[in-house]
Amino acid sequence: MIISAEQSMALYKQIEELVDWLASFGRNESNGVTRSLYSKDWQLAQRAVEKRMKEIGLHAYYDDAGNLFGRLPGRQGHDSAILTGSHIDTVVNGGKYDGAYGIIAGLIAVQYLKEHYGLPKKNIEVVSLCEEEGSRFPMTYWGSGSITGMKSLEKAQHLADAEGIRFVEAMQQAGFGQGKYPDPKRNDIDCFIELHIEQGEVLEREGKSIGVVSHIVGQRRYTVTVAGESNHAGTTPMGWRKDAMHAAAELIQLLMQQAKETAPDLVATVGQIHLEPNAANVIPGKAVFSIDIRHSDECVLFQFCEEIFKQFAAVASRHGTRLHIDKWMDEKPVKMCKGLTEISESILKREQIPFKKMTSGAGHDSQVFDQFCPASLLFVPSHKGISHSPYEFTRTEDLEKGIQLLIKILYQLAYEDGGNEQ
Ligand code: HGY
Ligand code: MN
Ligand code: MN
Repeated sequence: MIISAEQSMALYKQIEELVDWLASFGRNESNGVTRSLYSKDWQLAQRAVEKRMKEIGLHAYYDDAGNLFGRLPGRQGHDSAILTGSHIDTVVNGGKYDGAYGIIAGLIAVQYLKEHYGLPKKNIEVVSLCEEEGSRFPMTYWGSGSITGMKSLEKAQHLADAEGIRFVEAMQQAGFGQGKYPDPKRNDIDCFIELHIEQGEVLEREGKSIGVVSHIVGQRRYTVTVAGESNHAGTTPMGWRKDAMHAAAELIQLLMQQAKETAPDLVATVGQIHLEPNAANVIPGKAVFSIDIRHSDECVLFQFCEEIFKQFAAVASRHGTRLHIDKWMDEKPVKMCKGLTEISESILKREQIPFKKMTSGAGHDSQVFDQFCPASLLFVPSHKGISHSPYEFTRTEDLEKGIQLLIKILYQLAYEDGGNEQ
């Protein structure tokens, strides 16, 4: 399959148009994008993607979690489908490409194939997954997890966002979770292919256009609550305090130091913290902070967490404070499907496109699908490795190379006599 220079120009223009179009949903004045699950901007974005799917001639439909699918039916009447796409939600004040690029790539690739090659032999579906980031509710991968059965509404019943809005309430206000749409659990997916920005700097530094992901790191997230005693900042001698903030500061310092010293490539992040009563002249009685810990080896991750939380207990009691640690995410490291990875590599070698096989330090929906069906994750470079920020940027020519690769993979899997993904 050859894509001419003229067709490449057309793809280039389409990409520029769609990236700005999708980023307009939830864009703020500093050009950051916030589309949290079931919010108004999230709903407008899903509706816009649905409209786009219909304009391309796909059969657009939702499931009851709010995942949106656009189906290009195959000629051979298979029941199963090849799925490509990514997540529509973003972090707070995120960028234009994280998640969005995978959806845009799927839309453009399927439109190109339909216009140039007609209907495929096998069904192809583009999916706009409802949620991946865990940025509104303390739960990640709600979209892919609902499809694979890894997540269920029962497990989400107790969740609420920072404003106290309950998960089920937000879901129903957006029109989902009431049986109006098909149950999200599926067992008819041949494979899942996700295009995503690297969110790191390796590809750009090494001058590679594509990252073929062989492994995705394991990831755990916790909420740590330190309970002390709030008291007067002026009349409470230092030795008499049960200062939750002081204890939290020591815990965070210990975490960072141990993360640096324990294992290369282990990363630990405290991204959120809040104090109560959060007043300048009151000793904090309560400190609540998040922890995100990642490593490519499940044993290293397990041992580090066992050890650090033992040390946490000793520090907390020295401050006369009580500790509660809530683990709300635990994703194992995964190895991506070899068959699919080899299809990408052979196309890239044939087209002489510089690529790198690599591990992903970011979590992705492919990590969830990979435990359920053959899955493949492909990266395009992130400028300076910046992501989860309004300064996220990827050159359109790089976005286009990724989409040309997706077109060729889907063509091989769905139009020729299928790929032999294991
Ligand atoms: O946090 C992550 O790894 C991804 O961006 N959700
Ligand atoms: Mn992200
Ligand atoms: Mn993402």
